[in-house]
Amino acid sequence: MKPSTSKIVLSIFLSALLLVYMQKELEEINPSMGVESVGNATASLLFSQNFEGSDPLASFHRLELGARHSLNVVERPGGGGKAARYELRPNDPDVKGSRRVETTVVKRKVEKEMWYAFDIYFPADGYVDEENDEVITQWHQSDMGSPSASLRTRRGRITMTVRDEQDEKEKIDLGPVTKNKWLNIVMHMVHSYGSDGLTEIWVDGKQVLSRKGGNLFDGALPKWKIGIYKSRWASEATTVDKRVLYFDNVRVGTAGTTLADMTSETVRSNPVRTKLVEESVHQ
Ligand SMILES: [Ca+2]
Repeated sequence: MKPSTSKIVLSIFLSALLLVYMQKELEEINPSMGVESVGNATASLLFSQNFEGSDPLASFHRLELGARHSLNVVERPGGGGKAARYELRPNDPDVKGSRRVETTVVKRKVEKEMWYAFDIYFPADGYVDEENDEVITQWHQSDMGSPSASLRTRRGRITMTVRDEQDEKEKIDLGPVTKNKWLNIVMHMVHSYGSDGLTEIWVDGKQVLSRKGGNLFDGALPKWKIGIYKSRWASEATTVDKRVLYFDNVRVGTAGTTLADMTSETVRSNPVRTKLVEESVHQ
C-alpha cells in the first residue's frame, strides 16, 4: 500500500522537529562537556599550587635554575604550612644566558583572557632595596626578546612594565615592596596586541591598576613565569649579594574566573593539582 502524500509530509515534518529538538539538547549539554569541577574550586581554575602536597615543584611546566639554593620548598615565613623559596646570587651558574631562578607556571594552556595570582613574601634581610631592578614575574612570548609584561622591583617599589612594541614601554608604580609580610597579588589580563588588551592588578584585594590597550607584542600568546631574573648580574655586580623571595598559593584561571576564585581560602586548603609538566630541567 502506497502511503499518502500527506502522511509523507507529516513524517518529514516530525523528523525535522525531532532533529531540531535533539540539536537544542546537544547545545545545552555541550557547554559543560569536558569541564570538570575540581575540588571546591571553580571549573575555570587551571592551576593552583599551595606547596603542601608531595613534589609540588613537579606541577610547574618548567624550572630554570642553576644551584642547590635556587629553589626549595620550605616552612612558610610566619607559619601556616609550606611555601616555595627562590634565591638568586650574583655568581650563580648561567641559566639561559643570565642570572635567574624562574619557574614557568603555564605555557601552552595560556588563552587570550587569563587570571594569575600568588602570595609573595619579601624578607627584609634577603631583599635589600637597590637602584638596579629585577623581574619577579613575567609574560614572555617565544623568540620575542624581552617580556611584553612583567612585574619588577626597584628602590623598594613594585612596578608593572607593559608594552606592545619592543622600543616602547610603560612603567606603572603599584606600591611599596612591603617586607616581612605576605602580599597577595592578582592579575587579570586580556592578552592582546590591539586595543582590546586589558591589564588589571589587585594587591591585598585593592585594585591598583586598570589599563586598557595592547600588552602583547604582535605574535603568539605568552608563557607565565614567576621567580627572580636579574639581568645585570650576568655582567656586573650591584650593591646587594642575594635576592630571596617566597611564593605561595600560585594560581592560574581562564575566562570566567573571578577575583574571589583567585583569593578564596577554600582553594587554599583544597589545592587543584593540575599536572602541567611537559618538561623539567634540573641543573
Ligand atoms: Ca602553602
